[in-house]
Amino acid sequence: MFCFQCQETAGNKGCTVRGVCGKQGSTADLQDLLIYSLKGCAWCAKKLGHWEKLQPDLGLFTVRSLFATITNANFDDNRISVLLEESCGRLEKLQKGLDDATFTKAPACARYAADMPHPGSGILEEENEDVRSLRELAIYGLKGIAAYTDHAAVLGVEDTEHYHTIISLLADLAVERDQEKLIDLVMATGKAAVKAMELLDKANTSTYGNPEITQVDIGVRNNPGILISGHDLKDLEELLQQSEGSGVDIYTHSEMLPAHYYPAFRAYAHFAGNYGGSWWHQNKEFESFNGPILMTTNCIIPVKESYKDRIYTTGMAGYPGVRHIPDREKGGRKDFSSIIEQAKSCPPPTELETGSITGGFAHAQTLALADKIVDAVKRGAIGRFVVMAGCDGRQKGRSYFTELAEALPDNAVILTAGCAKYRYLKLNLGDIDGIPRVLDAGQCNDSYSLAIIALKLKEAFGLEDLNQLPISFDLAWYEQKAVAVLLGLLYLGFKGIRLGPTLPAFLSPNVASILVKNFDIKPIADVQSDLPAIMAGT
Ligand code: SF4
Ligand code: SF3
Repeated sequence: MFCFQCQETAGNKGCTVRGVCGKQGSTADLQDLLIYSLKGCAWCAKKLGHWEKLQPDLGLFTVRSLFATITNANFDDNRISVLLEESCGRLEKLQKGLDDATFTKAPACARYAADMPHPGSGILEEENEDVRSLRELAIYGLKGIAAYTDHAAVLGVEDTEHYHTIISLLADLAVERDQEKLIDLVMATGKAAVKAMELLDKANTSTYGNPEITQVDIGVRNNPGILISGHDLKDLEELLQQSEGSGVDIYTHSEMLPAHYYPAFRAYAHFAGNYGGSWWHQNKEFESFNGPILMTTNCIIPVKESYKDRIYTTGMAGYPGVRHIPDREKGGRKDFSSIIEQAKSCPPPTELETGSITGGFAHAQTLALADKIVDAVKRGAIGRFVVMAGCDGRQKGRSYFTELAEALPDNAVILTAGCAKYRYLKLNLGDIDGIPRVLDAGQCNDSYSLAIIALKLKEAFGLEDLNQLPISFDLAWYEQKAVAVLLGLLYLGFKGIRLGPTLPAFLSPNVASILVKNFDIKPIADVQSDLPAIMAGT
């Protein structure tokens, strides 16, 4: 196997024996083949033109398959094999639409039939490390885009043009080797990332209302509970509906925390609060939760025996030996009754902490405070906004983000989204004239809100360039959704972003220097040297 798609890759080079995340070689190989096969489908589809006439759901199938290959989403070889088989079937049908001359010129990924090619279908097939680096940068961005696109589709928001963009990018990435053109494809991926986040924002807010300032309880109640993790709000909605009146409380974990900010979910009296921290604490926290756990997307990590009989996956998440709640039929809903029944016989969660955290500062809520914020900036009460969004992870060096948050002067406001927030959300950093010093917009896709807020502030201050705003970026990345968010921010024109705890292993030295030269991307250093630079906007 070879995989270097996430921040925790072995030695910051690549996982070659077994993933640091727990991914087996067999799963990595199957995922490589799936990507290879999706590229083949995309290439044929692009050549055909209006592929949706032939396969109306190819766009959705492609994004769901890409989603299944994200870090910590699906460890189940059987589930990946099913997707691979479907992909091969789709390829065969698409090939039939091509004329002989086109088919002869098709790249290998678009030419194979039922037999899967192997080896040589993996990442290292490309020998030029810069070509490989640019390709994988775009592919990982596409994986993140795929996750957001699927979440939006679950809520009924789909966009044909967006699917065409994804298919077209995949098709081009299958064959393109020219570095200038690959850079253009990377930028086009950033544009598609903004579109995916916009679609998901529309899906979430039109279905569940605009997030509002909310205090979320982090203690526990006396009833048995179900813990729901991941990013899928539709799953949460159906779980809340089906468990109402059952005597079972619903708690969020990790990236599901921001669900509390939506008015539609707050209306449920048994929506109890948030339990624990970010994804990588799950082994301990799932044990002490005592009740069933529902993983709706990434991030699931290797499951311990102590809670294996009470953890479930659904959607594109999967883990061998773990019960999977099937997809909803068209117009129907998922059946969570087995989880609710199991919860009734479980003890209530063991208390980890007490108190509350505050969040809900997505674009509508924050822009409602715009006058107050602009005034605070003009008076100097707010000296700088520091965007500290992204992912959390196990690496020790990530304590940097907590230390930096603590060290920021009192006139700095942290804008956050994604599970990176757990590094400072509970620090009680106080407020500035009633505006909390940590403004949590929501899940990682709600980084879109942070971009909207920045664009509106630019207008309010009458600035020509976004980069004249008193905003610095200090992002934490872990998996591929963070890559999508980063490419989205670059596409929107933000420069000088700090990124850590390490730069991606998939950036070759040359590609890293292109990013430095064109976008002034910087690796994080240490708090002492970064703090003054961040406050000075350099
Ligand atoms: Fe390694 Fe990350 Fe790939 Fe897992 S997802 S195999 S940890 S690079
Ligand atoms: Fe977190 Fe996985 Fe990335 Fe959605 S839950 S931000 S790591």
